[in-house]
Order: sequence, then structure tokens, then C-alpha cells
Amino acid sequence: MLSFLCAALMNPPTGNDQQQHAEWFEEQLEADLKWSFALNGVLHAATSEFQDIVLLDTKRFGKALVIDGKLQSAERDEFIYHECLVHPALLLHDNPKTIFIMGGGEGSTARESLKHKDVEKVIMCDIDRMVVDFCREHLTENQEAFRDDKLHIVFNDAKDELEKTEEKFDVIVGDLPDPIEGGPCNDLYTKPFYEQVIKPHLKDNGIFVTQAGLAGILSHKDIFTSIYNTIKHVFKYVIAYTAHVPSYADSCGWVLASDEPLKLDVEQLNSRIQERIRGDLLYLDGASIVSSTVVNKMICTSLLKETQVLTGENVRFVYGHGLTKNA
Ligand code: TER
Repeated sequence: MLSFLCAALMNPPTGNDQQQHAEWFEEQLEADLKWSFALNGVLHAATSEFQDIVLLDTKRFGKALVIDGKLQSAERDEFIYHECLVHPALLLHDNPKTIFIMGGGEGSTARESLKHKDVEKVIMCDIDRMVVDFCREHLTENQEAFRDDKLHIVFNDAKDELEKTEEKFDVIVGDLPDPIEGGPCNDLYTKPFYEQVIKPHLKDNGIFVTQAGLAGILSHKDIFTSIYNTIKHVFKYVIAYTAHVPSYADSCGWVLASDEPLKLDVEQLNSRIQERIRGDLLYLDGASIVSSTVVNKMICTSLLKETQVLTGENVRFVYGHGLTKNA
């Protein structure tokens, strides 16, 4: 259990380094690449029915949620990831009132959704009660969101939960760990799922958005391009966008989709931010939303050339392994 954490703590980096006496967490990014965080401590470490979960207190990035050895988000820069995940979709929608979040157990995606004054109901459906309990206790930023009457928390697999309801939503958000061998949510990145489960649960002008893994020069072909291409086979209008997330040591990608045209207009986005959002956004405004959809030539070419459609038979994974045996 939690061997990646123990190994990292027992083998801290050595050398002429001010942090040499600190405990460290090492995230294995690739077979030949690690990214290390000096720690103030480990707040919680446990193995749930579904995954290894660790909540760290890191020196540089504050509290950090790690699932199956992979950093999910860190207190100091999670606003970048969560603003980018939530606000473009809600701002491009004419009047989003009902939001369904797949995953999102740490509460940050719910927190950003609830900043929209006209949102009436947010369902956060996470398979893992342990993630929600850890985060509800430790992430002070999200405590108000966890107490909000508009937030309904469900513990279930998002696919099962959507399949059993007839309710349709204005926006469905995928705030999931990346697909990983043996991980619990690989099916939630496939064409059959988008086509047979997501689409029927969106209202006519509904918008789907998902995090889509790393989108850097050396990482964008891991899963980003294939998630984009898969979604393009299901929805008429699809937008990929990226932002740099310092704690990931890379850029992150998101894909947003609808069967209604999506109007990327700086002025309209800015006036909707003014009218609809309670409080300030730290990272996004109209111009940065639009500019995040302009990717460099190399990534643009890869997105356009990608041919793989994820079906469940031919998934792509990030480096690492989850708990499910033989998966
Ligand atoms: N709300 C928590 C985030 C859930 N998923 C985030 C997936 C991030 N993928 C990229 C991680 C890179 C870490 N090396």
C-alpha cells in the first residue's frame, strides 16, 4: 500500500540543498522522470476501495491531493485548473442552471460552479467517499461550497449515476484523474460513454467539458489529442484549450463540446463574468479564455492529425498504475 509515497520518503534527494533534511514526495512522471515536492507533512494517506489517496502538505504548493501516485491538484495553483475547467463552459452557455460534475471530490469544481449566481443545482458525483471526506476536512477554501444547499453530493460511479437518472443537465463537467492502467475511470474517456451516456443527459443547448490530461510539447500526445479526437466524433462543435499549471510542471488541456455553436467573444465573455459571477476570478477573463484556445503550431498539428478514437478496447494511458488488477 502506498509504496510510491514510502519509497519517496525513505529516499529523499541528497546533496547541497537547503531542503535536504525535509521529507519529500516524488511523483514518477515517466519511467525516466520524477518531480519532487518537499513536505511539511502527510495529512492523510489511505487506500480506498478504488485508489491510493494521499493528502500532502507541500512546502511550495500547499496542500496537494495525490491519487494513485499522481498529483491531482495543489492548493497554491489549483485555481488555474479549476477556473479553466468550469468557467469557459458555464460562460459559453446562455443560462446554465444545472451542473453535473463527474468526480471533483475535492470540492473545487463545485466551488467554482457555485460562483455563478444563477446556478440552481450542482451534483457532484464521486466514486470515492474517502476523497470527499479528506478534502472536506482539510481544504478550507472549499468548506463554504461543501456547506452550500445547492450542492448535492453523490457517491457513485458517474456512468452508473447518469444511467439511472432521466434528468438532463445544462453542463456536464469531467473532473477526473487521467486514464491510467488499472484506474477507476478509464471508461469515462471513451466514445461509447460520450455518445450513449453524456450526450443523452445534456439539454439541447448543453455543454460538456472535461479535463484532458497534459498538453505540453512533450506530453500532449499521451492522452490530450486522443480525448479531443474522440469527442470530435461525438459532438458538432469542439474546442481544445490549454494553460500552464506550475505544480504539474507542464501545461494542462481541456476539451469543451456542444451540438450548438460556441461563441468565443471577448466582450461577451467579460460582460457575462461581470453579470453572472460572484466575486473575482483570479486567472480568467474574456481575453485569456479566448487566447487559451489558441495552441502552438505543434500541438495544433497533432490535434488535427490525431486519428485514435478511444473506444474502451484501445484506451491510452498516462504513465503509472492504479489498483485494479489485470486492468
Ligand atoms: N479536481 C482535481 C483534479 C482531478 N484531475 C486532474 C487531472 C490532472 N491531470 C494532469 C496531472 C499531471 C500531474 N503530473
